[in-house]
Amino acid sequence: MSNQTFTMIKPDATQKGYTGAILDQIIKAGFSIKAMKWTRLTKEQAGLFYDIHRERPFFGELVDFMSSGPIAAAVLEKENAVADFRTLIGATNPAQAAEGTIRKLFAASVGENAVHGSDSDENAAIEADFFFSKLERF
Ligand code: 3AN
Repeated sequence: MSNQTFTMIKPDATQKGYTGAILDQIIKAGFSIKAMKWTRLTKEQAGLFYDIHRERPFFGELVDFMSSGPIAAAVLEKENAVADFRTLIGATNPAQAAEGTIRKLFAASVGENAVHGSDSDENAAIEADFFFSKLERF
């Protein structure tokens, strides 16, 4: 069990002005921010980040969407971070997300689903390293 996970607030949510409200939910749920960055991915960078989905039918759509506007990337810390953060954000498809979850509150569709959360400790470490150097973590 690791105490860190990685998140992105995705372009749909940043462009609708939800960044502050989503960060508020994350902090109120007990996560602390170890690193944070406001940036915009190129298509190439979005493709590298989602490389495991390269063969999926929605890959092109995913890369176009993830490079369509700014994102907030962050490393979060809490006991049982990966599992607890997946619970906080809710199901991939917001229509199936539980009441009160971030995706239920802020996401529009399965493609444009407001936030990313790592699905394992191993991927949390890989994804955090994709965005942040050791000097950027506090
Ligand atoms: P999660 O983000 O809940 O871990 P994954 O890993 O299955 O979900 O999918 C990664 C991202 O790919 C999702 N966050 C979503 O943006 C996109 N995605 C997943 N399934 C679909 C789909 N059926 N159509 C369009 N985009 C999808």
